[in-house]
Amino acid sequence: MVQCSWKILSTVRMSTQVTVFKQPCYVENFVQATFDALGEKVKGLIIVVSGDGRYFSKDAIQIIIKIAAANGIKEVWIGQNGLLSTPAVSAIIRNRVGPHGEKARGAFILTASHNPGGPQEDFGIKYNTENGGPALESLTEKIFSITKTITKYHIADGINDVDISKCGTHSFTGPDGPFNVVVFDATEDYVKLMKSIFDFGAIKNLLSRPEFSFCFDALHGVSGIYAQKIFVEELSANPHFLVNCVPKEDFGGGHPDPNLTYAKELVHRMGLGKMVPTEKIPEFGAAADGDADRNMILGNRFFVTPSDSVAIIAANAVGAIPYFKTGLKGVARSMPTSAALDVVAKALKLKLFEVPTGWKFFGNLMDAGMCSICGEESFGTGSDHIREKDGIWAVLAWLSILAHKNRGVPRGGKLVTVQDIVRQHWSTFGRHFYTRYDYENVDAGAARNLMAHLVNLQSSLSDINSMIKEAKLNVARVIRGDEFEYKDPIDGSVSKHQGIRFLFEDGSRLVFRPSGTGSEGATIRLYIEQYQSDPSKIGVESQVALAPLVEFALKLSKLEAFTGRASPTVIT
Ligand code: VG1
Ligand code: CO
Repeated sequence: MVQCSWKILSTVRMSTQVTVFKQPCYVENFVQATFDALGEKVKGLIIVVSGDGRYFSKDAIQIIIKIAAANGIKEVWIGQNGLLSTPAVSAIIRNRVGPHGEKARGAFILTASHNPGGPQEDFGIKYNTENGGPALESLTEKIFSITKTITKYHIADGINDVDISKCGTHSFTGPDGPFNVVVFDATEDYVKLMKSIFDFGAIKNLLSRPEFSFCFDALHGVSGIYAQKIFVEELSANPHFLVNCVPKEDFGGGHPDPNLTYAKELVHRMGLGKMVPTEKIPEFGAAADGDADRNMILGNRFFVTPSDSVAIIAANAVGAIPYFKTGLKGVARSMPTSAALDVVAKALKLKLFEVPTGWKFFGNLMDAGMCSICGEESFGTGSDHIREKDGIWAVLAWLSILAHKNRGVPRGGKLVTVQDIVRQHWSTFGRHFYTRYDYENVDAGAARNLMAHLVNLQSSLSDINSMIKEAKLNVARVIRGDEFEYKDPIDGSVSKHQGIRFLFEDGSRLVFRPSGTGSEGATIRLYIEQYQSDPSKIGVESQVALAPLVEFALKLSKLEAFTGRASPTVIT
């Protein structure tokens, strides 16, 4: 038993700088606290440990193995080289069966998601439970409180470092009897699942068309190994379609975040950068984040907003994706995500759920059989095949829709493009103009004051509307201001203070919320949305259409005065 000088950890979805993780007992504290929180359940359990391969993962894996053995874990399952995407971990918990019919009941996922990696960058650990989804708040709160008072952790010194570069079983004698570490191919379970969901034949057919080309950018994250296996080996795509698909500990020094700011190479190739590409622009482009749960979808010189992406997938799923052929159980979106999905749900007579930001809320709905497809504006899309959002799944969903729409087009004919599909969708359902402004690393006190100011404003809607009139702002009347609150329909738990909303007469919305995941200072997110059903106006450029609302949002919130920021860090 080792004495532990305890440290207060910032959050339980613990994601922070590597230098912090390297402090004595830091990883040990979180891992032991998790086992303590799980209590007696830990004995004889199988757990998965792996992640996006970022710097410090290999050290953390060896530490976790030893603490697991000392706590009575029976077996630790590891993807080769310690790699497993977040969605693959979820799939493994749900579906992988050991030689004696046994299944894993939890996982430590080592990732800081879309944040940069490297000795001076971020690392993270997250615990997922037996449904394959992130631990619910009741457990994470328990873990967090234990991390603050913990004084010791258990570690099995008799266990040598395990070679995780080769597949195979390493057997040890742990304090509670036999203890195994099983290293396996990181892609097999996930590929099997994808093949059971999509029509690989139809996608292969699309990819084999000489007039179709695509580009997938893994941003040096873990999605690269799945892209290689699925797109190239299974679907026979040209290997030239893949860029940055070899995982790197530092993501090549980049920011593995699939958006127009950070996915630079893809953005350039798709004709959306400042320079005109020298090669032919592909028909379809996509990227995923470090741990492969986020995705960005692009067409030739065309960006698909994530809020539109989930709506379009939901609208086309039944015909294009075999997994959904019997219909959808319901759909869900996070509150700040645009209402594009709501319009589809209404047309298809599906139940729609609006939940707080973060994937765990979707998990409860899915476990209860109430939701098939869901998404977030933050480049997260997924379905009830697992309990995490899923980047590669979203790419396969789009490829399926493209294959389906082009099934009648003769080889060599003019293909239905991503842009055609989106424009067609807008003309059927109307368009939700959408943008998000992020103000990162804002002073925490300033952020709190800003939020308090916004809460105060909710009780003076008539003043707000007079201001709109006086300043002759081209926006509708504000009819409601509130803080979003969610009561989970399954377990009845209530989540309060989930974002400050201003709702307008014409359906437009402004939402302000502080980020729950930023690793430095506070991050303020401002979400701006406007609905347009007039077909003659849906083609306008998004930033142009939204300019009056943006101007109003900044004026109303006094954001610059509070934060000292004249412009956002990132616009998505
Ligand atoms: C952000 C996104 C949210 C997402 C979360 C985790 O949270 O806004 O939609 O679920 O990141 O994404 P926040 O609280 O910073 O706004 V990931 O790819 O890090 O699992
Ligand atoms: Co992620």
